[in-house]
Amino acid sequence: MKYYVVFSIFLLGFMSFASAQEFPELGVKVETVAENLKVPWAIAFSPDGRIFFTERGGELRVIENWKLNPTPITNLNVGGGEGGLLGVELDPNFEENHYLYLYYSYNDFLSTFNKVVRYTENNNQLSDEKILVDKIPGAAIHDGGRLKFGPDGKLYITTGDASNAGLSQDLNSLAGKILRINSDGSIPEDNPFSDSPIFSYGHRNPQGIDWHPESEVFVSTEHGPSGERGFAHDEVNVIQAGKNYGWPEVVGDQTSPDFVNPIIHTGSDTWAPSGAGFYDSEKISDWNGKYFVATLRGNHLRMIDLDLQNNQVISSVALFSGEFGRLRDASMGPDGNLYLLTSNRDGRGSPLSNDDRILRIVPIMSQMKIGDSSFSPKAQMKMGIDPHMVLCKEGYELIFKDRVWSPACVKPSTVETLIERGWGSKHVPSH
Ligand SMILES: [Ca+2]
Repeated sequence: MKYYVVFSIFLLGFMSFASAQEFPELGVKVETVAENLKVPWAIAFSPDGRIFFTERGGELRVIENWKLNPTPITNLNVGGGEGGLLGVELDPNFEENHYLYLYYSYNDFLSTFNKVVRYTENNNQLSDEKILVDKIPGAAIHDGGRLKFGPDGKLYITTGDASNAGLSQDLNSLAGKILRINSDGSIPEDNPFSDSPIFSYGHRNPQGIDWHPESEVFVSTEHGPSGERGFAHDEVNVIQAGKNYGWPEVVGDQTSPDFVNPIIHTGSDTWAPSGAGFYDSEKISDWNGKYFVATLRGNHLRMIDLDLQNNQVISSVALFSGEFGRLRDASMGPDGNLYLLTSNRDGRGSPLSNDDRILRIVPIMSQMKIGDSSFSPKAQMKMGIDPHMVLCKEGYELIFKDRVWSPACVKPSTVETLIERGWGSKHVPSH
C-alpha cells in the first residue's frame, strides 16, 4: 500500500500546485504551497492537516486544505529588529490539549526581551495565554527563537547571545543557550543544572534543532561570527546535556576539553544557517536520514550526511543554489515531504514578486521504480511506473499489447494462446 499513499499525495499535489519547478537531476520538484508572505520564520503541522506558520512581523497564520487563510490567527505586538515572532510549535498531544507555543521578541522600555508563551488553540483562535519563559535577553539581532519538542517530550528553545557575547558563558543568563522545559514551563528534574532551564551553553545564535529519527542524537545549527570575533565559522553541533559549545571563547575548533567542537563548521565560508531538520522518509530514498539546513546568506539548502556514531561528516552539499534565495527553515511535514520557508523580504534579500514563499519538495513520480499490484496496469502507468515495472497480482502474468504499449495482467494459462494469436508479447514492444 506504500505507493497508494504516494499516489494520493501526488494527486493532491497535482491539483493544488500546478506550477511546480522540476529538478530532474535530483528527482524532485518544488511546489509553492503559499506565496506573497512577509518573512515566514517557522512552521508547524497539525495532526488535523492544518499548517501553522509565523511571520516575523507578528502574525501567526494558517493554511487549511492547502489554502492560505487571509486572516491571521493573531497579530502580536513584537519588538527587536530582526527578532519578532519567531518559533511556533504544537504540543505532541495537540489533538487532545490544543496547546500551541510561540517564541517572540518584545520591547520593554529601552530593553528587548524574548518570551515563550503557550496558548490553547481552537478553530484558529488562541486563548488561555500562559507565559512559560520570560525575560530571555533580546536585541535587534541574535534572538535565537526555534522551538521544538524533543523525542523525550520536553520543549527545547534556542536563544541568541542578544549581541552580548559574554552572556553565552554565563549560566545565570538565558542568553546564548539551548533551554529545556516541561510543557507547562516547569524545569525538568533531570536537567543538567539544577533548577535551571539551561540544557547547553556557549552558543552565539542557534536557530535550527532536530533529533535523528532513529538514534535520537540531538543536532543544532548556529550562526558564526560576523566580525566581532572573526568571521564565518557557522556551525553544526551535536548537542549534549550540560556541555559548553565555546562562544565567544572559541571560534571554529580548539583542543581544550572544556568545550565541544562542532561536528562541522564552515571555515571562511558563510552559510548563515537557520532552521534544520532530518529527512525521515523513503519518498526520496537518497535523502533518507540526511540533515537539511536552510541557509540565509548561503542561498541554498544544505544536505549533510552525518555519521553520528563516529561524530564525523560523510558529505555536505549545496542544493538549489540561488534558486529560491534566502532560506529560513527546512522542516519535514507529516506527508513525508520537506518544506522550505524563504526569507527574501527580510531586508537582506532580493525578493521576487511572489516572495516570500512556503515551498514543498516532492519526488517526481517517474522516479518510482516498481508498481503496486493492487492497481490495474493502466493505473500503475498513470502513476509514472515504467511499463515493464508494472506489477501483477499473484497468479497473473504481465504481457503487452503490441503497438499500443499497454500492459495487461492475464492468467498464465492464456499467455501462449494470446501471443500465438498476435495479441501481444511478453516484452515491452519496441517502436
Ligand atoms: Ca561553537
